[in-house]
Formats: sequence, structure tokens, C-alpha cells
Amino acid sequence: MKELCDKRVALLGFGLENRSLGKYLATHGIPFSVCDARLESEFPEKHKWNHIVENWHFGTTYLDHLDNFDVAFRTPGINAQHPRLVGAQVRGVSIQSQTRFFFKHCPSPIVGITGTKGKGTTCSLLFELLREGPYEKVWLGGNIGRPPVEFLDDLGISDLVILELSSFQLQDLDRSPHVSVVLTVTSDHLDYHGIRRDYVEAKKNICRFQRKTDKLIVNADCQTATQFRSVARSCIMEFSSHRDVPVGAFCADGSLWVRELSGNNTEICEIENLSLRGGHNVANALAAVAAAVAIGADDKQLTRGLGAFSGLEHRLEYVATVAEVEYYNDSLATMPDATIAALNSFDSPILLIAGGSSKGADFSDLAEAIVCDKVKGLVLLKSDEGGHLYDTVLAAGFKGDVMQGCPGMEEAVIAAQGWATPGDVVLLSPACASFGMFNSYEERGTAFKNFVMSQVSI
Ligand code: UMA
Repeated sequence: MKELCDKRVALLGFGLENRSLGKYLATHGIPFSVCDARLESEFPEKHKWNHIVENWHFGTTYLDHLDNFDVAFRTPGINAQHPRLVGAQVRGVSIQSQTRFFFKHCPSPIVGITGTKGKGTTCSLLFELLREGPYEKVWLGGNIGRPPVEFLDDLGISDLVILELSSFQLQDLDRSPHVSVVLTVTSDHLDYHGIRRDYVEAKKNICRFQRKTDKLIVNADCQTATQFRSVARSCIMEFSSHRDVPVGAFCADGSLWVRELSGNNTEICEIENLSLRGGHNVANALAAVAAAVAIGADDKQLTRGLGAFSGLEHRLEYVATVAEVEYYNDSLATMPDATIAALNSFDSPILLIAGGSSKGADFSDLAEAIVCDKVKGLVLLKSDEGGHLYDTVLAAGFKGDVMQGCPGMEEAVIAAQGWATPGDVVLLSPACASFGMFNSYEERGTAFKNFVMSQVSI
């Protein structure tokens, strides 16, 4: 902590990540100031921090004081290219982040996983696959919801860290993981990055600083992911759901296979034995298998781990069957591609609950999937942006039942139930962020599950 002990430190944004960093700094006796766009009244827990926080700067002027600091840690939600941050950096303020700090101080090897969707599932599956070794202890953190600085002091050199990394976290990294995994990269967060190129460039930091002995695993079925190879000098591995790969993991004859550098193929498991649903999850499983192989896991532990892992909460999560209708919670689908993947995971007719805050997304592909697929009814949650998704779906020619501007989750489930018949699926897969009606995707998914479960007990 020598590098910070005589510095004036600021935490820019005081959410999950910087509160964890704040606890870490407090443990090491480093005082800091907090700057956050929220109002003071929105920090009821402020008094708990007063022993270590030197100054609080709240509200619209929260970035006015940057020149008072030597080091400022930006929260992921603040873009590193924010003109105020760039200006302060030019004047000598070191702009850092919790993720960057962690990479600098982590004594263990790191596996980093990024992609537009599927990172959380792949990280969690890899964590499951590595339960039996070869590392002494495996830690899981990052965008998945656990800032890794929380366990930084507990790490040893025989441990392994798995990090889910978002473009917000990768954006200003100056180190890359030892093993990097790039899933499908489409586009997201254009309200933050402005243009797709900046989003993709931010993600490329996952391999830009790798060493020759490091490993980069890319999704061979995604053209953007394969382009990451050109910025890396590490050993390349691939995974593919559709074709054989030179080294890595692939699908053939209904099974998942590993291909070694020697050309040997080993069958790991039959696709029908995977507990995860959907073709996109086969790709996530291949990515996790390739990463596990890259760090020395043996084939048998992969077979056992793949059979045991049944997925994450809020990601195509089975909730219950009520009156012969199955209910699935996919609240984590905050963008159109994720909802398209969810629709592709079912053969039965679907009553889809979608909508919310669209983050400027283009819904045309989703609208086509809704029209061409088996969606027989659509409930759209109310959004501040009016009927953008509704208009796109109708323009695409959707002829099923539609309810627009639904005011709450209970009303949405009741509407879907009204249209459902035995054998159907009611799927919450919003394709939008939760803001407006809910504080988070977790709150939205939990509201859905609670209401469905209340029907089970009737
Ligand atoms: N804030 C500002 N100014 C801003 C933005 C935010 O002052 O311009 C303040 C807010 O008022 C609030 C705090 O910063 O008090 C919130 O910080 P944050 O939104 O940056 O988020 P954290 O609570 O620290 O959570 C972050 C990630 N959030 C974002 O990237 C937006 C979480 O990912 C992550 O789980 C957590 O760190 C742990 O690493 C969430 C997410 O939506 C789930 N990620 C995006 C995604 O998955 O698509 C990238």
C-alpha cells in the first residue's frame, strides 16, 4: 500500500465496486474522499464511513474537485473517456479503477472472461469445472457481482482467480489475464461507449497485454471475437459449436470434444447430458471447457462438472410449472440478442414478457425472431421511452396477443397466464434494462419468481 499511503485518494462513484475498494483501503489505513453523482440524502449509510472518508462531494458538482487528488478510482459506470476525467489526468491526476488495482496486486493467475452475453454463465461453469483442482482454491469475481478486491488479501500463488470482465472494467486496463476468453461479441452499451468500435476496442484489452506464454481462447463462430487474435501475442485456442478447431473445444456428433495441439480429440460429454438449456449455452460450455483445459484440468473432472452445473439465477432459470405451463426467469437478458437466444432455447409456444429501458438498442432482429418464432403472446412492461419495442414488433408483422405498457410484474404474469394453454412456456426475457420499474435485473427477476411461486402454493 506504499503507493497510496501518502497520496490524496478519491473514489469516483460509491457503488458496489468502490465501496469494496473503500473497505480495502480502510483496512490498510488509507483515507479517501468520495465523489458521487447521487444526493447526500441517498446515502443513509454515510455515517458508517466517516472514520475513513475525508470529504464527501455529492450531486451535480461531484467531479468539480478532481484536481484536489493524486489518485482517483473511477467506478465502472463512469466512462474513462469522460472529459472531466481526461482533463484531470492531463493535469497529473492518476485515474485508476478497482479492476486495474486488482490486476496490479493479484498474486494468483487470472482467467478473464468477456463477451456481450454469456460471461456470467461461462465464469460460473468454469468455477464449477475447477472445483476438483488443479488449483488449491478458485475465486470468482468481477462484473458477476463480487469486486475481487474483497478477496485480494486472501489470495495465494497456488490459487486461481476467475473474473467476469465488462467493457466498462476492461476499458482502461494496462494488464491482461493469463488466460483470456472471448465469447460472442456483438454490441451493447452504446449509450456509454458511443460507437460499437469503442466498445469492441475496450474489450480487446482482455488480450492486448498478454505475454507469449499466456492463452487467448476465442469463439471461432464470431467474426468479431476472432479479430481479437490480431492484438494478442499469446497462444491461441478456439471453440466452435459448428466446426472442428485446431486447438480447443468443439461440437461434433452430438458431443463436446477437446482438441489437443497434438491433434488428439477427446470426447467430454454428450450435449443432451448438459443441464444447461439452449444452443448459446452449448457455446458457453465449450468456452469453459477450453479454458479449463488451458489451465490443466483433466477430462474426467470436466465431464462431471458439466453434468452438475444447472445454471445461474435470472438466466433462463426454471421457476415452476403451474397448470401445465412452465415459467422461466431470464431477467438478465437486458439486450435483444440475449432474448433471441432465450427464444431459440424452447420448442414450445411462448408467452414472452419483455420491455423496460432499451438503452438505445435496435430491436429489428428481435422483432423478426418474435414474428418468425413461436411467440404467441407478448406482454411489454411499461417504459419511459414509450412504445419503441412495441412499434418495431408490430411493424415486423406480429399477429399474436399483445399487451403494451404493462404497469407491473404481477399484471404482466396475469396477462401471460390469460393467454397460456397447457404445454406453453411463460418467459420473462426483457431485452431491456430494468431501470424505471425496478432497481436491478435481480429485483425484476425476483418479482417474477415470487409472483409465479405464489401461484404454486394456491
Ligand atoms: N455513479 C456516478 N457517476 C456516474 C455513474 C455512476 O457517480 O456517471 C455512481 C452512482 O451514483 C452510484 C455508483 O456510482 O452511487 C454506482 O456505481 P456503478 O453503476 O458504476 O456500479 P457498481 O455498483 O460499482 O457495480 C459495478 C458494475 N456496474 C456497472 O458496470 C454499471 C456491476 O455490473 C458489477 O457487478 C459490480 O461493479 C461489481 O464489479 C452490473 C452491470 O450492469 C451488473 N454491468 C454491465 C453489464 O453487465 O452489462 C457492464
